[in-house]
Amino acid sequence: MKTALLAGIAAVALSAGTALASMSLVDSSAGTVNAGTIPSAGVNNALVPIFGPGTTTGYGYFGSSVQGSAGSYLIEYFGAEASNQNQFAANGSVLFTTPGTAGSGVFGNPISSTTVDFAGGILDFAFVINSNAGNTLTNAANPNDLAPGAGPNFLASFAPTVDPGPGGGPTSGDVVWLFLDDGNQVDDNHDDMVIRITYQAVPEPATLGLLGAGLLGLGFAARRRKSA
Ligand SMILES: [Ca+2]
Ligand SMILES: [Ca+2]
Ligand SMILES: [Ca+2]
Repeated sequence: MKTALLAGIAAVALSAGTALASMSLVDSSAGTVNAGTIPSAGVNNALVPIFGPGTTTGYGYFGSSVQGSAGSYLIEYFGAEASNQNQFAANGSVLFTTPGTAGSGVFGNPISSTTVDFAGGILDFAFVINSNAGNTLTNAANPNDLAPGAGPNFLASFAPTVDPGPGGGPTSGDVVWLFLDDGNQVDDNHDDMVIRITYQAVPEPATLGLLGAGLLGLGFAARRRKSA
């Protein structure tokens, strides 16, 4: 009886996971979502500290915005190599600020993290370049790095270390990486702040009710055994 109940609860809990990808990339510059790469050697100081030795290339998309389902998201800050003190903000509030360290930068797995609720659609996040609110790169208006004079922009990727060959790699998923280029080329490209965003599936209210009923049933069963 107890085993059956537990199995039932496990099945309900599993079915609460999202079947469809929670996030996807949409074009935010003229043209289409643009497949692109970032080189490790001599340019990007983030790939090896985060993904391990031998990581020579990061794969993803330029000129795209991240759209997602309404819900709770885990936001993790993995570090930066930038002489600017860049910031990451969500829903208008600054969550993380880089130390302003060029050279090899400062990285962790992650350094810090927090959870936010996003409304559905284009996710409300932004990079504030060198803590200057007048120089804010929003998710909604992310220039294509491949365009001349693009300025601050980020590469977005659902599979940063997987060589997709021709065609570009996944444009949707539940975990997206953001690699900021703050436009200051003295400290190289796309490691000026690294952020990972993970959608956290929220159980439907109906499912929560079922879970509650199952737990209640367990409680009754335990009580009945005790009194017997
Ligand atoms: Ca830079
Ligand atoms: Ca840099
Ligand atoms: Ca660099």
